[in-house]
Amino acid sequence: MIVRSALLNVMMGAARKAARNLVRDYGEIEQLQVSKKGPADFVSSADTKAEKTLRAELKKARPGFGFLLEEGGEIAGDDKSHRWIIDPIDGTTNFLHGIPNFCISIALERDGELHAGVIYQPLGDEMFHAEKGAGAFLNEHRLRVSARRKLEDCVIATGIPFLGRPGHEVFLKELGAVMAQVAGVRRFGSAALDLAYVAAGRCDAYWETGIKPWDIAAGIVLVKEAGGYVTDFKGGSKMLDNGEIVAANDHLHQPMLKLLKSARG
Ligand code: 2AM
Ligand code: CA
Repeated sequence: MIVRSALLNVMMGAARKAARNLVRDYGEIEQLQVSKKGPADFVSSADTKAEKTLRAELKKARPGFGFLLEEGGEIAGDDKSHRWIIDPIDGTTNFLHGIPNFCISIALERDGELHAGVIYQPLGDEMFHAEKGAGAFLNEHRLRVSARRKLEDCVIATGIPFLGRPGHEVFLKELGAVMAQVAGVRRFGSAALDLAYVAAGRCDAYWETGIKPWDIAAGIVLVKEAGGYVTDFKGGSKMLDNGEIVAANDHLHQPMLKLLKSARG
């Protein structure tokens, strides 16, 4: 049996509690698909509700910590060295369409460094968790990134810039370069779960641009603790600032960076 820190127990407890309502709300979505108004408003209220639960649970357990919330923005705490970075539903478009690939993502930043991450996919009851120096886990099982070395054997996850976002043409260049060399490319629609999948060795690499801190903060801890590499497109560590991310196993990280760089020109 693994012994988890009190901190991870707090994070997982908050995620499970918020997930109970999310699952109930998700069950209602199917009926709302056919209504004239559509489920969009309903989803945004599910989002807000989940965020409120997460905030309340985490505040109860660690009263001084600050927050960076997808919906609520930045909320300063008395304890300036700790900040929660939270996405109440990552994969909102999936949730809205009744596609079960969505999750809750909670990261803890300590003194400006990502320290712990929890990503919970409630419909599959998959609890991904990691703390700096203590390894990455899926439920009770230790995670390790894949060992694949040849791009031709690899499945690579990515995110497509959505409507209204710049970068569609550049993305098509990246996709063209990657798809020509790998076994398959996947677009699952939740950046947090894409990173969890790299940590679990299900996907060999993942890249995306235009991504927000709450989409990736917890997943970065998971991939690193599972023995993988995570950088921005230049190979630096400014992912939360510039919204660029390339995560991969130790063999593929440099080849992926090179491939994306040459594709972008
Ligand atoms: P979200 O579900 O929290 O919005 C997938 O490429 C990533 O982009 C997801 O993690 C998703 O996070 C984010 N994203 C933000 N806005 C989006 C949109 N309108 N359509 C699709 N993905 C979006
Ligand atoms: Ca998100």
